[in-house]
Amino acid sequence: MKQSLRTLIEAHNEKARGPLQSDYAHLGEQLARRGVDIDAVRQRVAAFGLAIPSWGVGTGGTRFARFPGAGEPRHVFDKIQDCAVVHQLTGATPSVSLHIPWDKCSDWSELRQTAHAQGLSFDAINSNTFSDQPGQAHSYKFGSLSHTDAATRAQAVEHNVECIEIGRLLGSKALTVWVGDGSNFPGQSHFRRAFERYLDSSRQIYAELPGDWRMFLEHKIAEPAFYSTVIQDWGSSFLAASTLGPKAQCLVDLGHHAPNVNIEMIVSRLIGAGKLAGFHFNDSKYGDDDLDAGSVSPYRLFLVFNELVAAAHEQVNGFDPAYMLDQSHNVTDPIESLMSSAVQVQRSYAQALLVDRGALDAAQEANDALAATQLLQRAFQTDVDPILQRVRVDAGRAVDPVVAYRASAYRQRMAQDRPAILSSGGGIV
Ligand code: LRH
Ligand code: MN
Repeated sequence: MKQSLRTLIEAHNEKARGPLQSDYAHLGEQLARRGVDIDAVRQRVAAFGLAIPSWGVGTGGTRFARFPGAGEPRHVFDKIQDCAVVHQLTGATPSVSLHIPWDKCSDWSELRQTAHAQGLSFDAINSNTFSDQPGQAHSYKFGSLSHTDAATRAQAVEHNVECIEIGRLLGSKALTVWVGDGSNFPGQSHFRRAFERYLDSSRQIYAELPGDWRMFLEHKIAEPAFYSTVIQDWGSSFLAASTLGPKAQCLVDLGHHAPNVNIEMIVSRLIGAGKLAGFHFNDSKYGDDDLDAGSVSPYRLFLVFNELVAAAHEQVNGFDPAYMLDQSHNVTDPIESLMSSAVQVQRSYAQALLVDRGALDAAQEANDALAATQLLQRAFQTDVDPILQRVRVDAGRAVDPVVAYRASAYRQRMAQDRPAILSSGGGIV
């Protein structure tokens, strides 16, 4: 960590040390009366980490427009530098998830060393067969892994195999495959044949996975296809992952479901089947809005973590989910949004750790619906900030990451170092 940021954090935390101590002690007493050991919760939260999406440190956009901010990252090394600031101030995001070819670079070992020097490792690597690259032989306009044309499918398979190779050089242990394949008109696509072609292509990718790797299949209800999507829901994803084999699992992006779908129940199904790959955390109100995690429906995020904590508590077999953010920051400083989102995810985890599992089991067995739901609400309504702040301070991170970040004037410095990027029309990145 740069000395300047370390000094700034120490001065920033010094002011808060006294109040934090009494807040922590007070919460500790309250939790002790509820049979909860606050230090045990703190240690679990301290061990919890998230991956940052490399595509999340640049300003995001929509199909209508993207309004780049000051000091935008120009390439993957700038992105790693920005990701490091998020981790240095929160301590909650020790890894980065790259997207190929958006993060292509000429020297992967240099990138690996640069990231490690900043305390960062690499989580799942994401392939991209949902957009065409300059000079690409076959277009993905009508799909990729499920395309009717064998040469286009082969090209998409080859790209995924290349992503595995890049991931191996960076120390990743998983490939995330999200395809936009689908149709816009009834009759345009033969659903069963498209799914079979997707499976056939995915088998070829699966065969190239190193022994200790996993393949994360990401389902999505719609966009860019607006009538049908080949991997449209958790059922299609589960079917595909079960067909492919034990290394294939289902990744849940919270924004990829129809409004009001009970995502926490989908999570429990995938946990029960040993097929939960992990998450792309974000929030949404309408579609795949990619808003900051917990910014619209924090109780929904809490209920997802309630299922995760219950699974860990019950030591469910094969339970080892990967935790990542996947957001588009269109109107905020991406670094501020990533920090506050990481803290919001930590918050949901900490609150879920406060649920009295024994009392909940008893209430469920007794069909005492009110007692059961009140046990969850009580945990959700507990202000766990003293625990989250204490975890950060103990790790030399900022008691209030956004306040410390603004005091660091990092964005202003990047605005000087990095030439401004003019608005280039629409698009998420
Ligand atoms: C698709 C998605 C997928 C990424 C992309 C950036 O909507 O969630 O995870 O590849 O966003
Ligand atoms: Mn996603």
